[in-house]
Amino acid sequence: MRRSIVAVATALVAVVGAAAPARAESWTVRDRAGDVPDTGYSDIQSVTVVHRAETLDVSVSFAAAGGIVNAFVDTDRTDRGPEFRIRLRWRGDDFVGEVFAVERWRTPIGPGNRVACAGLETHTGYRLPDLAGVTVPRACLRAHGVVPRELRVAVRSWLLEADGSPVDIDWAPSRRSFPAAWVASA
Ligand SMILES: [Ca+2]
Ligand SMILES: [Ca+2]
Repeated sequence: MRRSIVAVATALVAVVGAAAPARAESWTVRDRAGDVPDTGYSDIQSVTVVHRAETLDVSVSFAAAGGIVNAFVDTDRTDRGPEFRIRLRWRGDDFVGEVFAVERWRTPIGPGNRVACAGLETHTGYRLPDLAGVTVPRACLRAHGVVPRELRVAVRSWLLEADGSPVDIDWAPSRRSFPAAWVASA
């Protein structure tokens, strides 16, 4: 119970309404620093989601950029859990981004689950805090031919042990949970 109280107290959620079409709607959650051990490479400090007219922008700040970041995207209220997973993997000095279709937080085994996403761009900020950012065209998040008008995002970050097992796992806002608020496109 104490842990959950701390989690609520440190979560700062702000949803900005978009009255004018030119304004994107956004959502930011702050996550406690130091809640995973060691290097800080997977220690999420904040997540900002901006749902623009043409793109979804997700920015995750860390003490230091690295590791693997999954941004789970919930686009369908009638289907429990996320529909997409945007994976960012640290390669050299930048992140490589890919999009996958998911079911109940997992990517089903098979060749057809990677979503072709022309125009996906990653961003890295070399400053404190470091940034793992991705811009995804909204068309990549289309299901049954429909681009979602609103969505919400949960982020998981971790590092890999030499044997491939995950360590130092951090979530925002919390494990396999989405924020209550949906973020509409401009
Ligand atoms: Ca954290
Ligand atoms: Ca869903």
